[in-house]
Amino acid sequence: MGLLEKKVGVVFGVANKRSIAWAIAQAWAREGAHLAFTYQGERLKENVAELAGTFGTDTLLMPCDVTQDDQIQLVFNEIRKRYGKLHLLLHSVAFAPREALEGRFLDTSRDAFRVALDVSTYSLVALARAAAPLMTEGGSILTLTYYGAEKVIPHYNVMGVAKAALEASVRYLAYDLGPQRIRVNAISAGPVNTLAARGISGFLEMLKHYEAKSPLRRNVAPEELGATGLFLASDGAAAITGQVIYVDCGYQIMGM
Ligand code: NAD
Ligand code: 0WE
Repeated sequence: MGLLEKKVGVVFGVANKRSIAWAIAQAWAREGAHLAFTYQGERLKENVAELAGTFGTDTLLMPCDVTQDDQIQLVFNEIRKRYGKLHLLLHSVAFAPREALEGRFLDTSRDAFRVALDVSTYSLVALARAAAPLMTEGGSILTLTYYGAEKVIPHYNVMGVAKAALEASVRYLAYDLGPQRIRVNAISAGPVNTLAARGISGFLEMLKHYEAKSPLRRNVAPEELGATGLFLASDGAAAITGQVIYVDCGYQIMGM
């Protein structure tokens, strides 16, 4: 018997097979969860369809740009029609305009700040609000964050501010949704070589830095994010909510 047997979940943030969302979705599916997937736009549809298709041909797959309330509503309407309920939600979405991740935080434009917090932070609130009425048997909402929320990581800039607001949002959502037995948590992942990380100048040096400095002297593997995502979704974590769990080979404890 799988840990997530009879659970229905929805996954936001798969772009390709290296996506952290994909690693967590695979762990959830392996334990028996039935998953629906969304993709950001037509550009990613084929990729996500191929991955989601590995769980069967009846897998629900819908477009969802998380800045569009009408698209969010359509996704949850369809989940209600198909399944009538929901237990798991994975939010693995972030974006800031590229120019905001170069140069000084001081120079962040009003527009880049708005976009980064809309896509990367407010979207969790919007998705949680749409999901909650379907989580009638309790639920687990999970998001992804990064250490740049609490300490300065050069060039992470406005994304650090967005992740700080995301982590605070996790706590406020956990408070609001706790009475409905809906838990809300974040995984703070060490650096992983994904689409969102590639092209960040100095990213490979960052991987080397974690290898040299983290207590476990290595980087985190996607399957390890999957394993923690599975734990947080499972009844083993029934009393854990509002938390940020570090899956970073111990890097966060270091002072230097
Ligand atoms: P990824 O590129 O595979 O995933 C990012 C996802 O965000 C993509 O699927 C993209 O389509 C989606 N997205 C962006 N804008 C969107 C929008 N408007 N509407 C809907 N979807 C949108 O990269 P990833 O590294 O797997 O990132 C997933 C999460 O993990 C992000 O929140 C990221 O901040 C976080 N994270 C990543 C790392 C890392 O080093 N890769 C470390 C810690 C946390
Ligand atoms: O959250 C992230 C990255 C999210 C991200 C990535 C991009 C690249 C392409 C958000 N927006 C964009 N916009 C783009 O145009 N990470 C945790 C990975 C990451 O990004 C960094 C990092 C790390 C780690 C940026 C600078 C410094 C470190």
